[in-house]
This record gives sequence, structure tokens and C-alpha cells, in this order.
Amino acid sequence: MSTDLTVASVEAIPFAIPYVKPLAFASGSVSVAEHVLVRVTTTDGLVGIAEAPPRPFTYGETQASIMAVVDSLFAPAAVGTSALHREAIHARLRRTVGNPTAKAALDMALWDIVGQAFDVPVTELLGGFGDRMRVSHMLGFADPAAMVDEAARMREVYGISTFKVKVGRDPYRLDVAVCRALREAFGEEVELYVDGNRGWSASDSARALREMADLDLLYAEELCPADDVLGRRWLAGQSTIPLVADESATTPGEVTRELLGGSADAISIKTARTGFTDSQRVLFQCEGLGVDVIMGNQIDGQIGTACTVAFGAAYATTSRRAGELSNFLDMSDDLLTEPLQISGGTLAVRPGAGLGLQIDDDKLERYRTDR
Ligand code: MUC
Ligand code: MG
Repeated sequence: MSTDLTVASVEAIPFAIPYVKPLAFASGSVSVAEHVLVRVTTTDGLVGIAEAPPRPFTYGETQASIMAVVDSLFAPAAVGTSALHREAIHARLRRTVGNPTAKAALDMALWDIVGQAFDVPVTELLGGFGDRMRVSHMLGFADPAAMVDEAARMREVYGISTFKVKVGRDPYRLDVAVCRALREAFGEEVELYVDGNRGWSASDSARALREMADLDLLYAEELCPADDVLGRRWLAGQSTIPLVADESATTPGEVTRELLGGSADAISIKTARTGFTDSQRVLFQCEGLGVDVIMGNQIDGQIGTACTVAFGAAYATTSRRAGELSNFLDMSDDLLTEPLQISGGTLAVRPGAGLGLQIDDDKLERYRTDR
């Protein structure tokens, strides 16, 4: 390969696209996708992209903080180094603690460049297991009837039959009622699991799980905070369904702590926070330990969703469960020339070299907020 893959520039471009239907959950809500497009250009003119979604309620990052850390620390750490030397770049990024989505977007944009340079899709560089994933849809807070209606629409229009139900409000009067209404409406035709985003105490969680014992839930995710160390262990010791660590397990080290500490039995992998490089580390760690993984959603737009499915479809273990790939459906628009399409309950990996993504320049002009 004669192309020079030296990173010439790293740009952090803020944009804002409103949601048609905002998503609310126990730790926050999102009504406008105020993300950051990370665009890496090489000396020979290859361009890699990815998006960073600021989630202050989860990681402490904001749109402004992502732009600042990319401009002041991460761009200088990457410029002048080949996109092939990602570990060298990562060693420099690691000198800054935190900032997971900023680091992840830069990582995925570098992989995009490598795929383009070798004229192969990133998903094949990663593993090449399959070309699509089953889709799981996240149902945000609403009253039980509205959540059932949304699930019915997702089944009818997109063929989706796996639902992650946001809980963490009032466990006894509302959350359990929503899950029961969904099971009653769809019977065994749907897969259901719940995500508390730390909204319940350990004892509330134990009681709610007992009350839902007949609902055949696949998993229960992040019901109470990671800092409730003993409470989470006590809960995991009695739960009959696997407990998934999401925001408590954002690095390989945190994954180790949650699993070996006995506070979780399965791990949510989000490329938005661990990119492709550290998502591989987390995946292989989970495979080595024999625990389930789910491809999670950081309330990604279409660029982030394309990254998630590129990673998830690349491996047998991540393809076993439906991936959370549908939240972009609630956005009013996006930046790609060709929108992602979910049909028959699946989302295909974008074909083409690298991530196979083309930004629509007019849309970027319309939605960017730095001009
Ligand atoms: C999820 O799985 O929790 C909501 C908060 C967050 O950090 O991610 C989303 C979805
Ligand atoms: Mg979660």
C-alpha cells in the first residue's frame, strides 16, 4: 500500500438535529442530537468520520467539552502519526482521563481511514462474521398505553420484536405495569428486557424483579448506581435473570470490576464510548470470562448506529442478541447521503470500504452550529 496514512488534521464539528420524539429515561432525556462530527484527514486526502454524542448525565461530557478536548489534546496527539499506528495514538489519548466519546469517535474515524486505504469494509477488518444484526428498540418513558403503541408501530413498520424498556421511575405503580402491559399485548412474540439507568435502589430493584418474575425478561440493565457496591452484589446474588452493566462498565477495567466483583453478569458494549479498539478489548474479555454481551445504544444518530452495527455484525458473540440500533428513527433528519434502513427487524452493515458513509454536505451546512 503506497498511500500515506499520516493524520494531517482532526476536526471537531458541532451539529444539532432535533428529535421528532424525544427520549426520556431515568438519568436524563434527549430532545436534540447535539453531537460532534469528528473528521480525520490524511496527508493523501483520505477522510474518516465518526460522531461523538455528549451524554453529560452518563460521562460528564458536553458538546463544548468534546470540541475542546479534541482541538486542544486529541488532535495534536494524532496529527503526524499514521492511522495504522492506532495503539501509539491511543497511548497518547490515555494520558487524558475520561472523555470516552471523544476518544471513541477519533478511534472509529481512524479505522474508517484504514478500511478505505485497503479498500475493505471496517466490519471485515474487525471480524467479518455477518453482514447485519437483529434490531432491538429502546422504549423511552411514557405511559404504559403509549409505550405499547410505540412497540406495536415498531413491529408493524420495521419488523422489530425485541424491546428494551426504560424503567427507573416508580417501580410499583408504573415500571412493572409497563412491562406487564407489553407482555400482555404481544405475548411470547416479543423479547423484553429492562434498563433502569440507576433509577432504583437495590431493594426496589429486588422487589420489582420479583414482581416481574413471570414476564420472561431477558436481562435487567443498570438498575441501581455502581457506587451502591454492596447493594448491587446483594441484588445480583438473588436475581434469576442476568444483570447487565452499562454505564458502570465503560472501560476494560470497569468491566473487570463489575464482573469479578459480582455486581453484574453481562456487559453492554457501546462503540460510542469504546470505539472499535476498546470494544474489541471488552468483547474478548467477556468471551474469555463467558458472559453475555449486548450491543448498546448511546442514543446514536445514523453515523453512530452504522458504527455499532459494523462492530456488532463482525463477531458471533455480539450477533447472538439483537443490537440497539433504532434510536435514529426518532430524529427529524441526519447527515448521511443515504439513510440507514431497518427492515424485517434487521439493519445491514453499510457496504463499501471503511465505514461506507458519505456525509451530505448541504445537510452538514444546515445543521452545523459553528458558523
Ligand atoms: C442506555 O442504554 O442507557 C441512556 C443513557 C445512556 O447513557 O445511554 C442511553 C441508553
Ligand atoms: Mg443502559
